[in-house]
Amino acid sequence: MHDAVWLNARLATMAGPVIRDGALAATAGRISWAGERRDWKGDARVEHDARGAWILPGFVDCHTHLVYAGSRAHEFELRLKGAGYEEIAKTGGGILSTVRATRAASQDELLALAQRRLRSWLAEGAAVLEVKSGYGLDRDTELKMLRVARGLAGVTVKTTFLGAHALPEEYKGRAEAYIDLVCAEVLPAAAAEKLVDAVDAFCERIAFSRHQTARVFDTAKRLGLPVKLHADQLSDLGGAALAAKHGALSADHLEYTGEPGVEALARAGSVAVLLPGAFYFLRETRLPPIAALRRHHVPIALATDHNPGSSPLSSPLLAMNMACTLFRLTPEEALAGFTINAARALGMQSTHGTLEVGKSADFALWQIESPAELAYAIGANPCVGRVRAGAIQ
Ligand code: DI6
Ligand code: FE
Repeated sequence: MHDAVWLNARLATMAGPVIRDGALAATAGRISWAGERRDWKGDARVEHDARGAWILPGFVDCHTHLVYAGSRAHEFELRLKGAGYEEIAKTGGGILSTVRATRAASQDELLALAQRRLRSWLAEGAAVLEVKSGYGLDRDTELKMLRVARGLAGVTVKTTFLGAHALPEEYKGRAEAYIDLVCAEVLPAAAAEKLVDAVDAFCERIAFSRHQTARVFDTAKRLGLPVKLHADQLSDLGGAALAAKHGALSADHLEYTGEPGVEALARAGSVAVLLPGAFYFLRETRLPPIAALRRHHVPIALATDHNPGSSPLSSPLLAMNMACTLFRLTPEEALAGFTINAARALGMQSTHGTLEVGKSADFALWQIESPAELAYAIGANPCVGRVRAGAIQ
């Protein structure tokens, strides 16, 4: 006996061909049956009529900086007048301005802000969000951010430690000493409190070098934590190859990654996470190496990269549209980018990302004619239902 079944549904399982007259059952929070309606012979305590809606796996947003205080609307205005993102960062604005606001905010304030932001993802049927630290850059604030992320309600959260996001003001000119602090104190403390699912770094001219990044990755390895990397967003520092060398779950951004970096990702089995929101908002022109990623069969995930400076984007649907219009992904690739491949980028492929028996019964119902509509429409939200662990939300 199954707990519940959804009939009169069209299924995009993301694990095989679409099913135009399907049935999907859930039991004890997991998918217990998925297939053609005519093959459904089971019994369920509750029968739901999906009224012809499409059911897709709940979206997985595998790269966000959801927890922070303050706004950077002022910098947006400066950039519109001609200032550059890197220029603003170098003069103490940028990430450091968000660090000041985040340090000053209490844990409750940060939680209220992030929980409020999260509403947009819930409205679009999200099941999982990855949330990074990185606006604390000191022990107490990094831990505070991670506790806030762990406290978010309504979705499954994966936390990523991003202590190596920027050099805090008090360490100006002493990057190695700051990396010492991250490796000796902040990351171990966060890991000891079980606040960390993965470790990330910003490997960039305006942030940390390859060598500094490698030191953070070595610490992660010692603590048994997987790594991922903000790689080659603004310049080609060989970030993708470095991530691959460390067996990263994913390398993210990748605008400046060349063919050798793509080959390295393919060999390592790392996911390429593309972030069209940042590309759009910073008015970048250098496209990530889509053709090479396809040629080398590197799985492509998409994410919002929600953050106050380079991607104040709160919509997976809009990110999919941007990936298609700006990066020329197909709608099918965009959907895989927010489901199966995003789950893989978080090491969650055994529980999320597809509608398959045994996975979490986390899915969304959509009033659309075809799944491609989700990537095609701009500013519409045809989500008509969200189910989490088998329970209608
Ligand atoms: N890359 C980004 O695009 C964001 N962080 C990062 O490492 C920007 C974060 C910010 O500007 O606040
Ligand atoms: Fe980011």
